[in-house]
Amino acid sequence: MSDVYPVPEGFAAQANVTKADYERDYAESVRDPEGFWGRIAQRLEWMTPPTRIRDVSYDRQNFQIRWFADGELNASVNCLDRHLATRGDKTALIFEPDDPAGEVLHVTYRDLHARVCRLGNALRNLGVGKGDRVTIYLPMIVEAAVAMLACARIGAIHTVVFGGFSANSIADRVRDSGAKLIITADEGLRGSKKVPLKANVDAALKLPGTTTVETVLVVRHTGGAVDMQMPRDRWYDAVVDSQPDTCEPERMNAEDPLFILYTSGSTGKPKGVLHTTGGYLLFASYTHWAVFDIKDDDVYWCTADVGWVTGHSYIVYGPLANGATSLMFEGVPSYPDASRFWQVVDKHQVSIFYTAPTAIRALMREGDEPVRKTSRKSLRLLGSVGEPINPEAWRWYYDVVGEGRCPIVDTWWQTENGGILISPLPGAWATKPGSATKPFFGVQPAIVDAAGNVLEGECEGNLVIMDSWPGQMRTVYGDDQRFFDTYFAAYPGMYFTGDGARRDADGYYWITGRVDDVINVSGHRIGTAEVESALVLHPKVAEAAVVGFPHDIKGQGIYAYVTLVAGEVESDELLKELVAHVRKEIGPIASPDFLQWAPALPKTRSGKIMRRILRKIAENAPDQLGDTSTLADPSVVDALLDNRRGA
Ligand code: 6R9
Repeated sequence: MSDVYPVPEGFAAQANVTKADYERDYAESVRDPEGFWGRIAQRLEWMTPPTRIRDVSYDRQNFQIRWFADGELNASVNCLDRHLATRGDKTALIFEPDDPAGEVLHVTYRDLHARVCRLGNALRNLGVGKGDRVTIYLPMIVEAAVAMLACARIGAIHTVVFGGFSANSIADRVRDSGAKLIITADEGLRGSKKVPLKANVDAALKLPGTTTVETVLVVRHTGGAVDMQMPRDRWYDAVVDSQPDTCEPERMNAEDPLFILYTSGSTGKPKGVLHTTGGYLLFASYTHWAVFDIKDDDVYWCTADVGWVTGHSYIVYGPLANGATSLMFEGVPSYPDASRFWQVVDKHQVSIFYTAPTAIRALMREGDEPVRKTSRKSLRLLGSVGEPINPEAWRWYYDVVGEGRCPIVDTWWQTENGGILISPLPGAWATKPGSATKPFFGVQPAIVDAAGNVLEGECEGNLVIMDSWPGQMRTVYGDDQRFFDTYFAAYPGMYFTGDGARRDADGYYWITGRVDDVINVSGHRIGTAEVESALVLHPKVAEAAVVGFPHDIKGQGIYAYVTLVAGEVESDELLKELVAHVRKEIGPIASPDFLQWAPALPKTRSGKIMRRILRKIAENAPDQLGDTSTLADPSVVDALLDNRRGA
């Protein structure tokens, strides 16, 4: 079995970017970033074209990250108005509902423009204007994209909260962002199960610090019964449908905020990652064009949720800025059965398909038959994102799903990056299963050792990016200091990704996973500190330590060690209660997969929890505990080993 997969014949000939293009343009992009990005910026429609291209310094003293600083534009105009003359009747969004027999929607660019304008007008009438924050807590329905673009149209800053988050998590995000309005739906649907979205919002708004919210707009989706608290709560259709179909777009400076998206870090509460208008949109659209080789007749499907950055950049902003047809899927890969993805591919003749390794692994477990019974002839390109893809899953994706015909783009990037930083360009690079291959234009990755020395040639260490790129986040909302400290303090003059990586003899990058206290569960980032804080909020818990462990389907699972308050008794009921408690505090995605009682946690004499040891116990590798001589009480470890998972 070869571990290098050449660009399939025929693909290179029609590719948006060939190997020669890449080599020439990449060299230019790092030699003359101003010239390069000034030229690429012309792919957007500017109200005032930028003359300043790049104002960046990673130094603590004069720290700044600004791109196209004197340019003006509106993101919704770029995603909608710009296409009306040439593509008004082209389908912008295809909606595929949870229920395969449910109603499919084909929303044209003209129709999407009108929907966005109506909501934009409605928001303005409700007193929302430039710079105001709007929380979006919606299922994967057309209104989610409409809501994001309507905010962009009037200059409001959207903050999308994933539908799998609980009332507490909504409240945290509302409090941090000071949102004035929430757009939600009665209920969501996933694999025929109902998600009580409006009820979660109601519960969130009963929590302290959420009184900034004046209005809740409620989309009627399932028709399920909800409590409407007048005058705060308004039905979306009642407020929006009667509005005019046109709406004056706000003139936005390139550096005006477009959105805030919360993501987990290694410490404390989730951070509000702030992205601005010009650089973000340019980077989303350009990466989408180059990495996905998008053509006018493609049907493009990214299976992410708009609650994550992948949904922002590669369901909404990138594809729509490029005038593409983007499919939104409400459901899950396993409903009604393991064939669903491929049935949707056939039904809508999807040509480009982008999903996460966790989905591939889960489907691979169901065997080849659910795939083989579908045609998939329309597919020409496959993508992967969210976590490292193991070579076995990569090969199954390539051989069984793509029948050896479709290149795979394994795209590495982060919420903080706005768009793809390391990925094959499918017409340019031979791929290797498990490698994200080479940097995108203008991106200069490097690998450093713990002391910050830049390593050369074949090496392994921490992944940093040496220079800025337009889609880079600009700050942690409301906390510039935390932004600097998190990403620029560890290695002065470089952006630290939090990931480890290896570079091989061909210069290909292999991402090895997080090197900080973030775990990646089914492609979702969860901070161990967040789960720990949730656990210790429970009155019976004295202390908790959370680590990741290898999980066949999810990539990583959540392993929690819990020490109870003196006098409390360990029981299976309490264990269930604690898992339910975490679901309530954060959301189902943070449920511990395994919870172990810990009479005590392994600590150094200075009281630091030795996570390295907890990770090894969770990995079921008791022979690799390493040096335990600095432990205050080594007998603690023996007690944990006896009760570990798999012991
Ligand atoms: C886009 C997105 C970012 C973290 C990142 C890394 C992991 C993402 C990856 C990958 C290996 C890939 N990650 N893509 N690891 N190969 N192709 O997922 O953003 O949710 O912020 O997660 O995900 O560890 O640091 P986000």
